[in-house]
Amino acid sequence: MSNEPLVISSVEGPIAILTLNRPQALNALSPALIDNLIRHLEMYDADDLIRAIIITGAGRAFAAGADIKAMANATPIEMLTSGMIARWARIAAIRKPVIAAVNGYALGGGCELAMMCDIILASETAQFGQPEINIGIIPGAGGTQRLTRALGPYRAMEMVLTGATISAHEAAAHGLVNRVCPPETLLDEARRVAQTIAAKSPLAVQLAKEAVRAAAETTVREGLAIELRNFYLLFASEDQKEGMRAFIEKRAPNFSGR
Ligand code: CO8
Repeated sequence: MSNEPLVISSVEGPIAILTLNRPQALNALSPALIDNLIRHLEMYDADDLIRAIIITGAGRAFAAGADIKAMANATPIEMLTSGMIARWARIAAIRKPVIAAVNGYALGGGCELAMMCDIILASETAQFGQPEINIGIIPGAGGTQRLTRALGPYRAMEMVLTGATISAHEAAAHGLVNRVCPPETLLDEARRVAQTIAAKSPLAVQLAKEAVRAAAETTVREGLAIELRNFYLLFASEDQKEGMRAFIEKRAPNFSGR
């Protein structure tokens, strides 16, 4: 086994960049890699200095799925008791904005990981798919639900039933991807978006993320209630006072995160 870290992390001012780093296995998401990723995500989520997180992959994949070799002989009870899939929920529970910079294959669990992020930027070389059907299973980390919400039932059904992949441009045309960049500018574009968000009030960002997420995870009625609660709540923040004062005084706001 190599001594290379499974996740390479770097901090650039208010941005943390996490690179999935098993390029020889196309960043297949082994339990150890997922644990490592979750540890980093939760650490940066709790760090007041970090305002946005980018996830990308080393080599020619974002992630080619859960590690098939690690699952091949598992029993249902082992899949359940290992918490292998259950712990993925902690990725979706990160409160700070997470940007996926998808540099290559995003298949199976890799596509599901990208869909747990808040913004998906893709390089021209990216490919998205849920090919689990080819190995006798179905998506297990949200693919049937999140892909269907992103692409609509017919496109999602075709992908899940045939295992066919789609290109970055197709994914962008159908709303799965925010935009497509040349491979050499993908990370810079992710940094640019992350910097833009990092300059906003972190409280407003967190509560906005929660409210937008609610649109996909609850009823409209519940989502509207969450939106309104968060809207009211922000009037208790110093950042709301500062933001509105700065607008009136025609200057840039200086958000403190309080
Ligand atoms: N798991 C383990 N190893 C992998 C995986 C994977 N998902 N994908 C690629 N690899 C390994 C290959 O075995 C190979 O290793 P080795 O050199 O030791 O033989 C190496 O990566 C390079 O791969 P290839 O030689 O296959 O590269 P190609 O360019 O020929 O093909 C593909 C690239 C098309 C991406 C091909 O590798 C492939 O089809 N990979 C599998 C894709 C797939 O089926 N993904 C879904 C996996 S199942 C899943 O994600 C379920 C998620 C459920 C929730 C999470 C539960 C924990």
